[in-house]
Amino acid sequence: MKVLLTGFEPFGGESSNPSAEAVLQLCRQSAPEGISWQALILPVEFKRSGELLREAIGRLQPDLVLCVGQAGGRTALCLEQVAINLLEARIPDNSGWQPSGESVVSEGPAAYFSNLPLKAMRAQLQQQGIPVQISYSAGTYVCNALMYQLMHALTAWPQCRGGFIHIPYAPTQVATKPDAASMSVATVVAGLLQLVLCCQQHQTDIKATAGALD
Ligand code: PCA
Repeated sequence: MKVLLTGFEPFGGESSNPSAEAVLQLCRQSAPEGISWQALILPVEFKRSGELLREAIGRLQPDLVLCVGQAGGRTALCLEQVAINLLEARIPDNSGWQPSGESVVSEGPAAYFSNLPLKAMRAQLQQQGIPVQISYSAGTYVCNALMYQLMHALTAWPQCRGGFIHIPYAPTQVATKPDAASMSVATVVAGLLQLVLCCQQHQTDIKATAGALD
């Protein structure tokens, strides 16, 4: 199983982005049996991130694409269920573009779902003692747009599965935000490894309850 893992460059005034550190650290490790993996670090730019991802998918022809990004304020690894066809940027991206009310893909569907086995992935991380939840909003910024573009691109690659994982701040980032949750990069790396293994084991999802009331 060929796996492409993507992380993002820093944004929003931060000097690091643990999503990039985590995917680079993971892919430096020797891959488990039956798996080969490759890391790709993407700019926090609505357009360019999607272009680079599409180019990498065409070049590498992966079986699995896990895109990872930071969502400061989240308290767990968040397995994103849905990406919406909306660009609504509270801050400009790293190219200076700040879209409002635009589509990610004009004429595209309102939303795409991840086609990863999210409930099995959640169970696997819970068994490992790693905080995890299924999330029903990836926001409206570059991460949501990347996930939308990923799932849109995968309509032409039906043998490939993909989705998006948001991660909390790293501990160093919350040194000056004492009320914010954080997760060590080592824990994120361990979690991503489990997610890859889970996708290798589960072609289809398990049955379990999920959902949110808020
Ligand atoms: N998080 C941002 C974009 C890059 C990243 O790591 C987001 O959640 O949209």
